[in-house]
Amino acid sequence: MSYKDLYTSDSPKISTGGKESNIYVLGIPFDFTSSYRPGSRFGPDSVRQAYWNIEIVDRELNVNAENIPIFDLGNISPIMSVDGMIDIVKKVAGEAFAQGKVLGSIGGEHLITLPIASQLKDATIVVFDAHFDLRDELYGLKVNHATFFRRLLELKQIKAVHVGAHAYLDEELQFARNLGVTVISQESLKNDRRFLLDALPDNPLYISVDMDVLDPSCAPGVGNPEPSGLTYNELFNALRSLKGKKIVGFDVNEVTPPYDPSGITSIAAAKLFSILVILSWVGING
Ligand SMILES: [Mn+2]
Repeated sequence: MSYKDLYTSDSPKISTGGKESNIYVLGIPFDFTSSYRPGSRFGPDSVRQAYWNIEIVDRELNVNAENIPIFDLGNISPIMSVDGMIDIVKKVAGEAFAQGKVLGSIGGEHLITLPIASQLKDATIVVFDAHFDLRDELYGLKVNHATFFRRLLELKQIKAVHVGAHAYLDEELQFARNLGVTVISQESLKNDRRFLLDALPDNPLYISVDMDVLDPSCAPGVGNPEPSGLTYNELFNALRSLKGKKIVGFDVNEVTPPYDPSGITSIAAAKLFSILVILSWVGING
């Protein structure tokens, strides 16, 4: 033990364990295809800073995330192209999954989910988002944060459940139905917190949360806010109902600090991240 070990830290990394931990954390500071309000590249470190400073014990699940070993890999290196980000994240996520790690990622825009989820086999992806992200293209770009879910489904290698969409085109809903996506409205969650659990198939879950699924009064700092979304407890309770399910990975995305002057969106994302860490831990350890 040296003074360096005693008095310096890796902050803002949020490791509570070493490389042997079952849960890895990855920051993906990427927002190149943002269509409205850019800045989610600042999300990973902002969410980490909040994670350090809020209480991450969940009284409903009765688990303290501080006691769960997680290993923070840091952020992917700055990259100046969509293809480059997709290539790098595929490799890092693929390696983590091959090692049997649960990978918890912090975006970045929602496009980060495409390279991660493309590395999954025999899993169901559960997406929380005010939007479907099922457009075929946006502003001439085929691969961007409004098309990521369509590009993922076109791979035809993963079952999908979508929760909370209320800002979408008719053709997006039709496309979701045609491809067999289970679509769960936010009204269903408001009325019954177990609705989601009952709708899920049996295989392991990958959970992706676009922070814009929350109402902008709860989460104003996102790239594409859509009024009339979920409250904190509607979202958190739906997730808490998944306690005991096996989770192979998760991500929290679209936190956009330049539009989040009070920091409340990063704080909500950190709380959400802690719930997902707890659920992953319970899924591994029972
Ligand atoms: Mn969205």
